[in-house]
Amino acid sequence: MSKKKIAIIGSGNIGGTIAQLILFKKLGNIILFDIIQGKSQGKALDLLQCSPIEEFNNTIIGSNDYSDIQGSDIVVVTAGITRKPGMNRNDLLLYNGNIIKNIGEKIRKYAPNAFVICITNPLDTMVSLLQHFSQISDKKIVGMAGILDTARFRTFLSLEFHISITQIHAYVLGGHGDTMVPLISSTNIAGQSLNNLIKKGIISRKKIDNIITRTKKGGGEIINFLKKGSAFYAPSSATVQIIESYLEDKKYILPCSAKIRKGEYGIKNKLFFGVPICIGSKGIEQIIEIPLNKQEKIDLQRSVDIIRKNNVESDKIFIKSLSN
Ligand code: TXD
Repeated sequence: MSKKKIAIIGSGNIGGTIAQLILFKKLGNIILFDIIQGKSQGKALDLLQCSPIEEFNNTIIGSNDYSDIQGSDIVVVTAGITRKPGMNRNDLLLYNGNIIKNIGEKIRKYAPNAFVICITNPLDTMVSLLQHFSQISDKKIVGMAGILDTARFRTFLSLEFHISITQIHAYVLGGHGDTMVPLISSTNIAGQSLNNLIKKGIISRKKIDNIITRTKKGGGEIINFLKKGSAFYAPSSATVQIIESYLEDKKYILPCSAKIRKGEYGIKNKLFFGVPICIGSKGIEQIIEIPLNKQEKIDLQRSVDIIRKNNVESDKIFIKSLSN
């Protein structure tokens, strides 16, 4: 079987770490692209020299030429600037929007049949813009964020309960921002619903509220430590989980930003939004609708409203201006 070709646009912290994970897991051959001359070539060479040690036979090539992504099976877009302490994700819209527009056009030209994963912030708006300019079909483009937000929520719950992370099941849905919605009603700790544990007094509602706040501010907490740059190990692991599910038809159910088209979760607008999706060899094979309580429905709609507002702003800058 021929090896899959995976293009990674942006060879910074996330791009480089995704490349390393893909090689170590032997998922495919890589084109590592960056706008900065030498950056992707240097990282690619360094990673290739892991091959005798890690025993992989896959190739990785660093590039500054978009034609190298020709015919890629997967394109991962990580290019852009990151937040600095005190910034929110939407502050990146203008700068990253221009980058995404350009990359979208290149995907359309060189890799129109690829499965595309967008990482760049502000995530839900960037994936929407990327689809507009790449013309990738609804089932073959996702934004990675919910897996990361959910991983943060599960990690904090695991630390609180002192039990294995593998026995904590939860979802964080909605937009990748302060309005994300950790679903308490469906969180399950080793077979018991979280709501039940709260009712029984095993954990207080206040502690859970603190965990929710920490989850929502999870990215900012890391930025404040790092001062320069943002989280990249967990975002990279999350992205590679999507890649494995697609390439190996694993049909994992993963919370990702996907195009809402048929009123799922009562959302009337057609927009990219964080919901659980089944990812297999056909791309997005299903959107899974998890029952929500009244408050969760309200919170999710609030998140939709914020994304809509950002999308309107982004459309005004990057799309409507084209027809003027
Ligand atoms: O959950 C999520 N989706 C996220 C998203 C979690 C964490 C970080 N998230 C966002 O990912 C973050 O806010 C940024 O928008 C992206 C990339 O984060 P990363 O940490 O990898 O940033 P780096 O290390 O600064 O790398 C960005 C690279 C860098 O090498 C630039 O030279 C390159 O992008 N870059 C470009 N490459 C190609 N083409 C263009 N135009 C370009 N501009 C910059």
